[in-house]
Amino acid sequence: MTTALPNCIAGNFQPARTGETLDNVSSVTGGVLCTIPRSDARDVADAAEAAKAAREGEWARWSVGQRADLLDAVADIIESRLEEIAAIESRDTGKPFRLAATVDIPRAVANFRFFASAVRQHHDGFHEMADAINYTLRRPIGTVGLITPWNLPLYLLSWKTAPELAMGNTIVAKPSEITPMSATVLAEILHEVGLPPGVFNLVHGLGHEAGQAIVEHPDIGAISFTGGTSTGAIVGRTASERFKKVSLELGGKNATVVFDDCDVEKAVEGAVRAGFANQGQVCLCGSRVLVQEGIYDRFKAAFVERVSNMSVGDPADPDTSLGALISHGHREKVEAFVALAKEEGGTIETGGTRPQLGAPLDAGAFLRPTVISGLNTSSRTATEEIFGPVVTIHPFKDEADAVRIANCVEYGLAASVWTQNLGRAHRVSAALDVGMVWVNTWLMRDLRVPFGGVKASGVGREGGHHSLEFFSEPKNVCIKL
Ligand code: TXE
Repeated sequence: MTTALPNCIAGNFQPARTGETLDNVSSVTGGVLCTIPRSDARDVADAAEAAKAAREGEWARWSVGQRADLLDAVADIIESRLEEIAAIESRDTGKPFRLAATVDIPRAVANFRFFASAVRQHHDGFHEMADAINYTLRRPIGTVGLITPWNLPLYLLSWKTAPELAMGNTIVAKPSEITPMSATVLAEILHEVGLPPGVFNLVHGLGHEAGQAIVEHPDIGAISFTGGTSTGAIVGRTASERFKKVSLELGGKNATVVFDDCDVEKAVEGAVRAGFANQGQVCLCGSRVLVQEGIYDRFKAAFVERVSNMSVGDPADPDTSLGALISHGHREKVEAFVALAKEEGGTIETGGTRPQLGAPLDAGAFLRPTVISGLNTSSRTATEEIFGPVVTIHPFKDEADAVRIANCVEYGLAASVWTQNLGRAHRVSAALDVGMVWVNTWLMRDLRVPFGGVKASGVGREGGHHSLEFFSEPKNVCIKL
């Protein structure tokens, strides 16, 4: 029998008011993994009401220390169930189990531990005047809506939930309808560690139904959204019209910029990881590799060889580098970009086709990792977000040319720069229109640093004190002496 995942509202695990469900289909086998409630505005209203009641109950009296201890307890449980939760995440997303077990779930543990510690240390402003003092109180916003995507389900939900609880808010969360499973596990764990009912409410369902209702609900005071840029525009518009605080983490078309003075072996390895981690379905993925012309041929040959040797297949196999894409529909979108690349004059250096994996994996949404050369840097393939295992590679002349190409897209999330010239590393990092630059590495994360992008990649920053500040409201008190 197919498992029916419930919503969690006011501490009750229950179906949607409609009684309707949606199938959650495996992108690995094509089978139905579970069903989720097809929630609508009524379920969201119930969740918002529960969140409001919880904010006026015992939760309001919890000290910072108690909240931090609860986050640590959540981290301990996730860690103790790491392999089991990684297996759930891998089944739900199609990503390799090894990736979920070494990145996604450890990162969820780290998010809870980090924000437990961060909130214990957090302090606010005090400003003295000749005849007055000012001090700044920091208060919860109230109820916050968390809307998360399918590529890093628990990783991103925990990234928002931990600081949100740390600051004493209540939550209405909606995970992606195509990766709902680990969010339900988190709701169960929060229940188990004794979070008061109604503080964390989980509402499953479709974006334009349950998601939209969260953004519109008058009692939900802030929205933290991670997802696609076009959805982000709708969320941003709806939230701003209602004067809600909003944080948008959106798409990217990030450049991996390789200068001829780099350590080529390390740059190839870094560009492969940046291009194809999680089947290229990370907003930070380096989907445009820009290589200085003197080493272009050598770099391209080594890069293509490494990519063509990556193993695609069963996510449960520890030797698998790439699992399935998130859905069959998404694979079609990615394949349409490969077809477009050919029309635009690109050469498929490797990949671009479906692997032959045998039953039952032949029913899955697998695609070989793909490298495309010969495209104009302003072509659609080289400038639009594909969000799959497809990387374009382009030569450039000098620093100015590299920066011009890197900046010629509508996105501005991240970049990696590969050079051994310190001055160049600083100059190019400063000139790139992005929120985050890595030099001689990729996706090295310190949870204290600002995370987020510019241009169509989003609005606002999360991470460290940025998250604690986003999920709270400062209030200044000025006392005349
Ligand atoms: O994401 P959506 P989709 C990019 C990637 C991908 C594209 C579309 O390019 O191909 O976005 O993916 C909820 N009001 N990224 O369509 O729709 C939805 O239910 C409120 C980049 O799957 O943005 C889900 O929970 N919520 C990204 C969440 O928004 C709405 C990661 C994200 O889904 C809504 C994923 C609405 N009107 C995709 N409509 C990243 N930044 O990492 C949908 N949702």
